[in-house]
Amino acid sequence: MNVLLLSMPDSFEHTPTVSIRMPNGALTSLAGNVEPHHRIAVADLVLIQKRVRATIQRLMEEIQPDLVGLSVMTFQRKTAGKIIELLRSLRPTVRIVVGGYDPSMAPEAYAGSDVDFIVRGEGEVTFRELLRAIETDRDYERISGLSYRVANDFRHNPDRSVSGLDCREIRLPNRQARVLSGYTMLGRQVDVVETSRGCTFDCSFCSIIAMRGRQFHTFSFDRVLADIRDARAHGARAIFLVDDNITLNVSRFEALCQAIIEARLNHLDYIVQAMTSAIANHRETLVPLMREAGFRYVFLGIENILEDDLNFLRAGPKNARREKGRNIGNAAIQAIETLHRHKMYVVGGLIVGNPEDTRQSIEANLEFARRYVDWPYIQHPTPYPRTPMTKDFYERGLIINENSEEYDGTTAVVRTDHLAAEAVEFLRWRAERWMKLRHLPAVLFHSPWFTLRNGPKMLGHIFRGATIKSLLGLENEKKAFERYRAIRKAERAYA
Ligand code: B12
Ligand code: SF4
Repeated sequence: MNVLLLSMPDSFEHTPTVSIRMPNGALTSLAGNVEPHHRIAVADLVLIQKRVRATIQRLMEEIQPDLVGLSVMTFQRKTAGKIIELLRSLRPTVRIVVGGYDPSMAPEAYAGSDVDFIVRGEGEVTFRELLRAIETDRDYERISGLSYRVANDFRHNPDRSVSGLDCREIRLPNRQARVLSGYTMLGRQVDVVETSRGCTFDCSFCSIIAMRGRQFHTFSFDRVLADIRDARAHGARAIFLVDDNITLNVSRFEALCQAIIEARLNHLDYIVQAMTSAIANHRETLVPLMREAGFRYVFLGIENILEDDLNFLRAGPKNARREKGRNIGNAAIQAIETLHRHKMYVVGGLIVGNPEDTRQSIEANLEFARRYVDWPYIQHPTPYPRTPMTKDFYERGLIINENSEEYDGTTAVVRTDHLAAEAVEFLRWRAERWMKLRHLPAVLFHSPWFTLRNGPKMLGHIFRGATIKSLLGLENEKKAFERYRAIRKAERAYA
């Protein structure tokens, strides 16, 4: 069978495509896990954000797919709908399957669209079985994790339990299947690698718990190293370890750093997400090893610096500093200072605009970011389907916007008890631009040619909507903010 797999073109405010274009790890993993007689092509549409229609037309012509698969996050739902219409108009008989976080958590949102199948949860085995079923046009009812159309309705088979990852059930990704190029992390070709899946915490804003349950499974180091080597052989010079929470098992993470060093794979730049508690509480052992292994950017899930907000986000435990078995406060500052001491950069993940937030509490978080983080990754609480936070927001009547395409993390779609959503977004937008500007010299130092070539575009992205007048304080900043929002809205018309 000919199969085309697509990830959506919609990108995120803090990972602008001028400097960051990541591959979608799900699609190559699916491609690596089908039977060898299928012909699979993977296209990450974020690489051709401005030529989505023309590229899809071309690929449909060249590949003549029997099945097209789309990987979709919630804020990409609308774009996915448009792409589905386009696919149908180009090839009315093509079968269409959707998967990823949004179809898994909100399959009902796809019932009215023209898709044939929904793969819920982990996809490799379900997708492999689906291809087999399509070939013989039977046995759909036996595939766990699959929803399929029967007449005008969807039949939802029972969920598939998550894979233990240790039984060779999930083979390495197939990067050869990619048909577009141009992945980058600040000028270095980037790829994604998984070393584990899942997390046992239960932060209220995170989709992972509903997706996988509170479970943590790991791949063997041999497999991880083989995956990194394969990414390198395909040109990668930077690797994003996309584990949900690699710091859940610190001694394993330390051993992994050691394995990377011993395998001489530490010349690559690594990017990883981490808990502040793990970094602070293991600062003497873990952090120097991370440095030696080549880690460069660490995304810290700080979430918020105020206790009440952390309680709302259920993110207190993962940010706790511990000594002699006792909690002794927040770990964020110690984690950041340790990473800085070992010459790593901190991408600071914060969430502002929680139900009880006031102007002062938001400003306190922005001030923290200004003072401590290298690249701000500040978001607003976003009620993604089936997260505990979503239920809270509904019960409090704080959701003011239900347009899924605006659930991109930096559009405030909920208000607080004290502030309008737009006021929250304005505070974030106004502060963040200057923090981002401050990081550009470090980028210039690391990737001079890339920064010289793309500097104007990078600045243009950071300061969308601003004019000389607004930057000099000769125009009300609210006007520049309105222009920024209008540009952002126009950008969303990818398809
Ligand atoms: C790495 C990552 C990123 C990276 C790279 C994204 C990329 N290029 O794919 C970066 C940092 C750029 C990023 C940004 C964002 N992300 Co992100 N990200 C992740 C993370 C940590 C891992 C994703 C991953 O690669 N997993 C490994 C692969 C193999 O697993 P998978 O994606 O789940 O795919 C499996 C199944 O879902 C399924 N599947 C997936 N697609 C398809 C398609 C088909 C056809 C089939 C059959 C099956 C299938 O099969 C796959 C294999 O088992 C997740 C999860 C988490 N816990 O936090 C969040 C997550 C996906 N991100 C999320 C969000 C919201 C975002 C942002 C909007 C904001 C943010 N929170 O940072 C931006 C926007 C991204 C963009 N497109 O610009 C949410 C999505 C929530 C939702 N309901 O949509 C998640 C779940 C985190 C959360 N907060 O809960 N992200
Ligand atoms: S620690 Fe990270 S992955 Fe785990 S539940 Fe919290 S946000 Fe999600």
